[in-house]
Amino acid sequence: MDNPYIVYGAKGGGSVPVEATLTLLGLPYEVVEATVWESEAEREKVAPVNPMRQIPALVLPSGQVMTESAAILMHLAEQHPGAGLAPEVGEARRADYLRWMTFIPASIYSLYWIRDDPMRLAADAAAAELIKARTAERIAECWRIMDAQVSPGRYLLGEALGVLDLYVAVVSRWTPRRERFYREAPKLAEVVRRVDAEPRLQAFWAQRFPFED
Ligand SMILES: N[C@@H](CCC(=O)N[C@@H](CS)C(=O)NCC(=O)O)C(=O)O
Repeated sequence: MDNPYIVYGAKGGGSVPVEATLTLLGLPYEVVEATVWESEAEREKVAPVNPMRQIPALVLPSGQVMTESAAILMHLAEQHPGAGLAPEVGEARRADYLRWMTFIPASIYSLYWIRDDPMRLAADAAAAELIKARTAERIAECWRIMDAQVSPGRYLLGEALGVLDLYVAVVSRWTPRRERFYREAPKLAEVVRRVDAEPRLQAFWAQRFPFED
């Protein structure tokens, strides 16, 4: 039997769409829990596989390590084309898929490195507060721009739930959080609500990213 996938991740963190994808695909995986935003010690847990000390990191059954959430999601979708989690090369929606799978980490996710500890860049506490407020506004603006550019069906790229939907459903729960996201991005809002309600993921969401408010 193949080795299981090993996910370095945390409840509510960037590993959640990866874990959700593995769950939908029915692939065996284990999680090394590392709540990296909490402490140096938690970040050090990831260091053996990812010198960036960030989650998600994924050890493939071959032993090869992958980092970068979008790359991991695209890899898993590509390895299991029958599951329909991404448009294939040549399909009309492929360009949109590549565009938004890149937009999320480049324009939105990367801002959380700053937000999680603004003192990485700020000179003092007041500057840190300003950075927090302005990055939250920038994230809201990015969701607004994305919303204006997409034409979803039941899901973002048509009628089938895919890795892009899982990615947006998780990242949209981070600051400035869902209430703001729903206002900024009404089309995306409909999709993420559908993803939240996906029957195959109910137990998974409850365990790995429960709605607490
Ligand atoms: N570019 C990376 C970013 C990953 C990332 O920022 N992960 C956060 C947790 S959700 C993290 O590890 N933060 C700790 C840190 O950057 O020090 C990706 O897309 O996977």
